[in-house]
Amino acid sequence: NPVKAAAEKAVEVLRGDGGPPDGIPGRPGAEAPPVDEPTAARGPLPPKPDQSGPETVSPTGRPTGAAQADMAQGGEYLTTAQGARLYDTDHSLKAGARGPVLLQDHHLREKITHFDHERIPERVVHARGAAAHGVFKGYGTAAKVTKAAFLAKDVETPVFTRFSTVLGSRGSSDTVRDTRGFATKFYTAEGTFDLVGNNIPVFFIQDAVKFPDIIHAGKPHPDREIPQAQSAHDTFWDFVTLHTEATHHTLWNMSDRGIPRSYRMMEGFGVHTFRLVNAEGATTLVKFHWKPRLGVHSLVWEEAQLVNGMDPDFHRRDLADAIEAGAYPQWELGIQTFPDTPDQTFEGIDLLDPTNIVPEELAPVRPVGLLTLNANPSNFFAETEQVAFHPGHLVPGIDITDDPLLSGRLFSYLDTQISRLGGPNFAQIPINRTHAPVNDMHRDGMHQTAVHTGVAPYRPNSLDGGCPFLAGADTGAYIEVPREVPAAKKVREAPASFSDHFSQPRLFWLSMSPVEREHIIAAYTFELGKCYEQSIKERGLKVLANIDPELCEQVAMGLGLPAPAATVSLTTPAPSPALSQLGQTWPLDGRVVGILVDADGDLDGVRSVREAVLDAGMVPLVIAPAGGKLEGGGEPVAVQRTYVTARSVEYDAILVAGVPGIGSDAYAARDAKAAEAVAPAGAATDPRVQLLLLEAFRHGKAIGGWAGAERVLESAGIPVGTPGVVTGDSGTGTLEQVKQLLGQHRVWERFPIGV
Ligand code: HDD
Repeated sequence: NPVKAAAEKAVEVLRGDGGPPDGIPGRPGAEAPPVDEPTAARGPLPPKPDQSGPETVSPTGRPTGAAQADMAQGGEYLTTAQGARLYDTDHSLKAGARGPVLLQDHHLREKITHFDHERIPERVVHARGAAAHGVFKGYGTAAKVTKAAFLAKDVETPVFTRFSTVLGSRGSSDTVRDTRGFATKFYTAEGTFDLVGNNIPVFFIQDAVKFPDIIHAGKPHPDREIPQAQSAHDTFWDFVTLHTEATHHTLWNMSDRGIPRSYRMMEGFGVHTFRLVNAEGATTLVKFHWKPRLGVHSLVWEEAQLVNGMDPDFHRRDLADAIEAGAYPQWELGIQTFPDTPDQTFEGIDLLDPTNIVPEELAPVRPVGLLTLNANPSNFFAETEQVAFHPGHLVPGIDITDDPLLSGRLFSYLDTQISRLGGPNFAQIPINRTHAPVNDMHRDGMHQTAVHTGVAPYRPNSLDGGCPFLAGADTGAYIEVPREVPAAKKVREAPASFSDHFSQPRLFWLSMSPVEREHIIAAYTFELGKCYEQSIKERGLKVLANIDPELCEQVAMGLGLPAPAATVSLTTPAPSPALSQLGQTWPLDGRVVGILVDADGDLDGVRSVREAVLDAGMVPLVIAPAGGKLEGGGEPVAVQRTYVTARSVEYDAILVAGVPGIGSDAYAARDAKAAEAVAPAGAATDPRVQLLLLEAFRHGKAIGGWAGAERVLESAGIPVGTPGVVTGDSGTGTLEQVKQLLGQHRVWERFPIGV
């Protein structure tokens, strides 16, 4: 078999144990094109439990549904989409090796055509995201207020959660200043429930009709399509300063909440007030909260900007790495409940206004279940990209209110999937399939994958025996709460209670610690400072004056403009401590500790510290002048980062094990001049080590050292004794001190330092 022989020859050549090939395939003199050896088919990945939608069987008897993985890559041989085996996929069919490509090459046309259509429109907002599978376990504590079965005690429900930024395109950076989406699909036995929330509990607008306006203002300018994934530009600030109901959400964005440290360290909020219904039909108003087990933490702005360059996928990678390492992120779902009174207000707060929060001190958040994300998607496109959320995906026991923002969303999400996912059958895409039995009588349409049987997809019918049947309250039907709608005129108006745009932003500002206020001032100064239009900066200051005079004055000083006076009377509400991110001690899971060392450092100490870091559920990364392994004493120490690949922003804390050498040694042999440039002769410490330590210091990170590390710290200008810079007699002793510091997340005493 000449084809097989050529293939064997090619394999030999590749292995380097046969001479040169007889001829280059496709050129004159070549014997025959080499072909790939058929390899054993890799079995389909086991379906995840939460992907196991209803199994169906096609008319040929071939199972579909979860077994689709099998259809995707099951065969042993490379084939066309129609299953015909191929002998070559590297050369077009030509009239002679140097001749024109023939139109009749159906494999070429099929391969290129499919490729041409690989992309689908990105989401119009929340285009950039990352997701994970998991499980939700009900505590049963909500049983009195809702009959939702998935909240019952110990019921486990598969989930898929997608986190996102709002403004940026699919390829934009993760750590931009923006709101984060936090959308969870619960595949419950009673149908799918989607909680489509954000990491900020309020929204920019009170009525969905303005959604295109806020998004057009926030997206890049339509002429040059800049800036990408940023709010620091004229159109955004033009809109949010003219439209003062955006003040509260904008203030949260300018706070540390706008730059989370990790998706794993964000709160989530359902934002709107929903209505719960219990088994007796009694209703309760509710706000949903996600509380991260690791606490709520943020980057500092300078760090966020550096991360965008160093690792634009920082949040995406962090989530996937943590799950892969078994450090499964967890959140408790909590509810704030309010009596379902006719006016739908609580302590004077209008619950239908999505620019309002209800302080947790007034209505405590009560935990009702636990979310654990424990599996990464196996295919980004199939799962993270194609997942389709919708606030109207509700289950019995959870109903909506008349929040006008929510009403518009109930229309928008279904509509958007039709253009994004190419038609009305997106519910059949594996990640979107409900785990409850379906008989929706929907038929046909683009990308129909089901082969429906029967002749009567209508009701009532006699031809299909009257199937499917209607459910009642006792058989799990979703029945809307029969709420009375007061007699009213048809108007385009907002209620008077929606007109207070400043007292809740003021509450937020007054609840911040001094460091958090400093960060907010810096953020407004940065963002307004990036606007070109003087009038927009001035209007921005007028808005700030209505939140707080000090905030306004500080930002005005930074902009070099006079601070205007408030145009509303400022109240002084009691602060809500729950709004501040500071003041508690948090678990250390998944925090990253960089360990700086070279072959002359205390390698034994590094070995013990690595173990101790791992024991604490954290991630140790050894940083050395060059890659490979550090030899000396016991087991060689593997190096994960070098002076070239390390940047401070990757670490939550840095430990220095001795006096790490000048990294230029690695270059010296190759290029003495370059080595001199990196580390001038006589420099005590490699400048990249100094930068690493100095940046870590600026960003409030814990720094520790032993075995003579004081010298290195001093050379970086951060002597031992400055807050959060510690030394010890041993590696593990130093780590213990650093762990104490890490529990507070950052060394807050170092602020303000102008970042
Ligand atoms: Fe929205 C996506 C959250 C208001 C219209 N939204 C989207 C996603 C999240 C939110 C997390 C991403 C879902 C995913 O990962 O696929 N949106 C919110 C929150 C809002 C909000 C918390 C206010 C409380 N959204 C809102 C309004 C409208 C939309 C008022 C329109 C009237 N949102 C959409 C959308 C998106 C979307 C255009 C884009 C992609 C998608 O829906 O599936 O329909």
